[in-house]
Amino acid sequence: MSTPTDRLLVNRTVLELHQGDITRLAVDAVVNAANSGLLGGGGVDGAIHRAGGPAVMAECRRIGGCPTGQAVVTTGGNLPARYVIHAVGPIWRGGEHGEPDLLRSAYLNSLRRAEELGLRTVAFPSISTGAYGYPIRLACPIAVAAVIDHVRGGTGLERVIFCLYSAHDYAVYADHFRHLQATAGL
Ligand code: AR6
Repeated sequence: MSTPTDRLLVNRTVLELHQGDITRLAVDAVVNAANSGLLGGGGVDGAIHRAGGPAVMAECRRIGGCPTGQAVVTTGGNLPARYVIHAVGPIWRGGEHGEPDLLRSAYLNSLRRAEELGLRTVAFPSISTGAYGYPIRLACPIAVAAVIDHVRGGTGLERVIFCLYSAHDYAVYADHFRHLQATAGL
């Protein structure tokens, strides 16, 4: 039997790929690819606010903002998820302006927020790779490495989902999972 390419096991945590709309996932928290004003917008941010309803935006307004690379928590409102972790990824400006570190920070800080809340399941969209223009082939290994490094440091998380909206983005992640299975023994 071949190894499934949609999951990796790191210690006791499953890293899993999912294709579709993150607002449909019944997880403890979904991560939002927000902007630093927490003002809402298009893409996954728009979808999360539409599905979550006004309680999510009301908390975002109270919080007031979030620097790039950081993450803050609100209620999930009407979403199946209990919480939204709003992470702010970098805008791609060619890759020489600290984008990789800021992207990694956005993932790591989201995971820290999840641990502080004692969560078991969290789902990430592909932060920064839509309107913010970060090439998905460069962003994917950073996202996956951040999660693996975090989990290896000890975690209460049982399942971390990478939720990819398009078949193309899913294929990029599946390729990378295959690569890790072949080279890192995961
Ligand atoms: N579920 C999962 N993924 C989605 C969904 C969805 N419902 N909708 C889009 N995506 P983007 P960014 C994917 O642009 O690049 C916003 O206006 C999408 O295909 O949402 O971090 C914010 O307010 C892409 O792969 O986020 C900010 O101003 C990924 O989510 C800015 O865009 C991220 O694309 C943030 O830009």
